[in-house]
Amino acid sequence: MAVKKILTEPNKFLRQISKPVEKVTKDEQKLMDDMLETMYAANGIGLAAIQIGIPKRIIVMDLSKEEAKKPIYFVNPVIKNKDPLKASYEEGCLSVPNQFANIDRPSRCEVEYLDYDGKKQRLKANGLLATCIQHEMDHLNGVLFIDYLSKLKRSIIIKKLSKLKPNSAIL
Ligand code: GNR
Ligand code: NI
Repeated sequence: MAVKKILTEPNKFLRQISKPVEKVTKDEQKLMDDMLETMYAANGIGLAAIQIGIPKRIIVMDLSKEEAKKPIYFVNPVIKNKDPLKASYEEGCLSVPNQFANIDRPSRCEVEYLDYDGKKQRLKANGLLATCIQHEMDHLNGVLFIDYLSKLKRSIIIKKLSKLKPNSAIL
């Protein structure tokens, strides 16, 4: 297992559409192990493969607050049902460091995916889990939470991040 570098906005890789995984092999499992270790090291609750530069439709998540870890692995996730009722959460993103905003999303959703062993699973989510799944699904489609903000708010955030990382704007 290894801790990888997390890409931060602005970076064109984060805007890429990730590709479906054909089969969950040792390579994908190794990637999921690295993603989980990277996520824990960064104190995140979710991570999409593209955040470490790999354009595969893979997400890892762990919302457990206790010492015992409870990782969930999603390969080729598809959202099946979205509740028309919206819920608002203050979101942050490891690829948009130190920036937070309240975002409205469907309060509940169902997701179909393959697990760590390539087995088909279906999960009903609400609360923070539902928000996090949708946030991570967005990463697979090249979307960041700041895309839901006004142009002005988004450009202020991107300007701040570009200052921290002067060369990134041309990547
Ligand atoms: O660690 C994270 N916390 C979080 C909080 C509210 C809504 C979404 C998230 S996901 C984020 C980690 C991350 O950037 N995943 O892509
Ligand atoms: Ni994120």
